[in-house]
Amino acid sequence: MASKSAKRPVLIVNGPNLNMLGTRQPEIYGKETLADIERACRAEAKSLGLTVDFKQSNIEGELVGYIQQARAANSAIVINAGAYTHTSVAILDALNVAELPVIEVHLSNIYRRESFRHHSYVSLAATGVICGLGSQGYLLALTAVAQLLTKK
Ligand code: CA2
Repeated sequence: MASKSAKRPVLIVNGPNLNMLGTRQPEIYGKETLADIERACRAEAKSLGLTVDFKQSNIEGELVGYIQQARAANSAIVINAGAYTHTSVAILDALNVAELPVIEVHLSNIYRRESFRHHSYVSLAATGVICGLGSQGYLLALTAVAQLLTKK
């Protein structure tokens, strides 16, 4: 049977500049907007028996706040921290404190890009990492969360 925490929404949290998706660099990030990705996530979550809280911020401290609240309010975290992936010890610390399953997602394959994108602080707290599959990565992350929460 699903645990009590599995009934809480999954936090899907997006970092800086992801609100600009669909406007530029479609060859790297695809043509979809963040609103398109949110719609697809809500539909996928529904088919998996999950609900989602979908957030985006360009401000590191706001992202830390969403992750802090997740400990009590959410069952798992799907995170695309954008450029903060490669710089933010604060986001790493918040993820560790949350003590929830964490799936890290990137639209692009960060290992085929500049070397500064090859290191991720988020990965140190992640249960799993998905990158390079575009917006499908978010949907795969939700499938992984559904399985992880059933196993609990
Ligand atoms: O591939 C990803 O999902 C990234 O997290 C995206 C970040 C980048 O800094 C990471 O290294 C990899 C950047 C998101 C910026 O998105 C834009 C979208 C449209 C126009 C400009 C930026």
